[in-house]
Amino acid sequence: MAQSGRLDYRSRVLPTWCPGCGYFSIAEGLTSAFTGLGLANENVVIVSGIGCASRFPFFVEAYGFHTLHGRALPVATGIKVTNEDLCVVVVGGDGDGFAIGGGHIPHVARRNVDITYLLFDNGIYGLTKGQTSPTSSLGFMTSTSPYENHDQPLNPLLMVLSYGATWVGQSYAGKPHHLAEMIRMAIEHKGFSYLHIISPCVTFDKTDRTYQNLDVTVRDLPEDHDPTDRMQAMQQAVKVSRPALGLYYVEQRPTLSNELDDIAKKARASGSSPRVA
Ligand SMILES: Cc1ncc(C[n+]2csc(CCOP(=O)(O)OP(=O)(O)O)c2C)c(N)n1
Ligand code: SF4
Repeated sequence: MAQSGRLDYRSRVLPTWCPGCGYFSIAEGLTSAFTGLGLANENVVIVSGIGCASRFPFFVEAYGFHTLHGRALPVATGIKVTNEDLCVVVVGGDGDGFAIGGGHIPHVARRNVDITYLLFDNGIYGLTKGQTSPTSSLGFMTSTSPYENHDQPLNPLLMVLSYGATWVGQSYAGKPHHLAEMIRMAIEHKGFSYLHIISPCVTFDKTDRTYQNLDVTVRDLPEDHDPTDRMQAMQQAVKVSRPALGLYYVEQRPTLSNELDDIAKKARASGSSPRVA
């Protein structure tokens, strides 16, 4: 297929999301990023779990793997270590990633698997019609919190920073140009890149994470923010009432595939014959 523009990455399947859902912006952002990077469709794999967010692979003209709820990251790890040449992008919601799938994130981060994880955070379970999620705000009312949410929300940025992710950023579906640029940067990073995308669920959240509220609460990271300083990044991540957009943290270190190559070399030198991907 000719690489003339972002439409080359849109599949013939039209998105089934509700009109106004923040996910449309993310689809635009990802296809713009692919165009900017000049990636061939056949070298891209989109991996997802289950949720509205996880419908994503159907709408992108590339390889796709719609896996099980919460299990996209281990599948993506297998794909990447088996074929290093592929650009592997994992997409999913806050429920998929930080509830049922929460046990996988620390391990892709600490092992620095060379994949990009786009986490669409709408603070709710959209697909199952609006239950609280691990990132729902305190006081948020849903079908599962009719007397307001009393559970302290997780702080995903702080978590991935402490897990050892080598690229951590945040963007917002209401800022499509910023989003496209951040996705491009995340994909370009060699190692595990985590992009937290704040995205309104316009159908089941009419009061909290709305475009109206977010437009006035999001801010840019301070100009003097040093993205090589993990502590500075954590200090920004705890300021949850004014979410900062931009590159929080970046570092370079060997990826899981580099480490596997090293293990294989050592094993060969020792005379044994390891079975590696
Ligand atoms: C094992 C299993 N448990 C529960 C479900 C039901 N379920 C489907 S999607 C989902 C959560 C979706 O929320 P999120 O990941 O935040 O994505 P969104 O729909 O908001 O994009 C749940 C609980 C399921 N499909 N499989
Ligand atoms: S239910 Fe919410 S998250 Fe799902 S498509 Fe509709 S607006 Fe988007």
